[in-house]
Amino acid sequence: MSRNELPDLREEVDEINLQILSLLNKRAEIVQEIGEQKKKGVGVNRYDPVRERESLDLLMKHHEGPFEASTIQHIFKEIFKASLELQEDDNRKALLVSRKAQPDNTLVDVNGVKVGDGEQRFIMGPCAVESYEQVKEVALSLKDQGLTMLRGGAFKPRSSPYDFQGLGEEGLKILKDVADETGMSVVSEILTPQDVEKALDYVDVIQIGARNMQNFELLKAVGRVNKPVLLKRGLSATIDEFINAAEYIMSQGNDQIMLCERGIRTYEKATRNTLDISAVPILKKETHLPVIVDVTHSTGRKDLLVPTAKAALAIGADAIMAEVHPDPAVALSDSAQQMNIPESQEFLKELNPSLNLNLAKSM
Ligand code: PRE
Repeated sequence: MSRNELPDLREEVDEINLQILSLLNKRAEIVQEIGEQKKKGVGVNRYDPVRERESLDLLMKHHEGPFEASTIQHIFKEIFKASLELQEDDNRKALLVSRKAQPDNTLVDVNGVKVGDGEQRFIMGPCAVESYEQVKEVALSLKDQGLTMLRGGAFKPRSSPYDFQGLGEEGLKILKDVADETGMSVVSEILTPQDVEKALDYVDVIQIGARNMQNFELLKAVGRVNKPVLLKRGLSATIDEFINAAEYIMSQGNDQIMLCERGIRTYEKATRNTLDISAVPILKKETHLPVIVDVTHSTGRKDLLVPTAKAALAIGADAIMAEVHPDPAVALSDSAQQMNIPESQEFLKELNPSLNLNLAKSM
């Protein structure tokens, strides 16, 4: 049989393929070890272009063809890229929040309501706490609709220092009083590590706002307390940065974390932010934490609240967050995007027919 016969040549290629495969995997194992070493070194970057350049130079010194030099460089660049991804994957596997570390969903217990158990829920209330009467009116209506989680901002981080900054502790007291009277749970934002202890007396869920997603001292402080945390994605945060922010909290011992996609900043101006809807299944796949979508802040448009909430629930969100105000026109913040009470009732009816069915049954 001549060496040039096709089956023989293919057999030889198969043989070489197996050798390449074995060498690639051997290389990958060494790269994983390098990744482990790098993890131990403070300030050592996984990506090392200088090292990659040295490797390419060495290869080019020995390269004789028939492949073009650029082709070889391209192939090896792909190998470096895959190696980096392998090191990153190993790093992600080690995260406490990762699905690899814990395959089962974490259920976040908000006074007996288990967010993440597969039931779809709603967290609603005014953007900012303005008065007892305002919060009470909204809470009563939401309670009537079967909701148990009331949101409201007492500390308001605003773009302008001259805008209403919230009622502070007085606002937390109002939320607590209304929650006690209506049997609801309070979700409210805390801005500084010093306020975390104080907040424990008033809130059932500590919210970390988008602007504080990488306030690492605040993340560590809420990680040390025994209270559920609702962590919002930063304005320009990648999913990876968002997951690492949650890791900061969990690394301190608190595993009761809900992740909230609230839109990211892009060049698009039709909505206030761009709702990254694909973040929902990605976060659910990568982590074991419940995922919430804030339709008010992501869209900034009342006409988009129902469709985006439907999309969020369809794609796997555990809960929807939205804002309601008795008289949005006079609201001290976000007046254009908050629903009034009849609108919020319509919103819930559209999204949650089973809720209405249950209410009808119980009447
Ligand atoms: C490796 C991978 C990524 C780096 O950018 C540089 C090189 C490689 O695959 O050769 C390995 C590695 O992490 C390293 O040598 O530092």
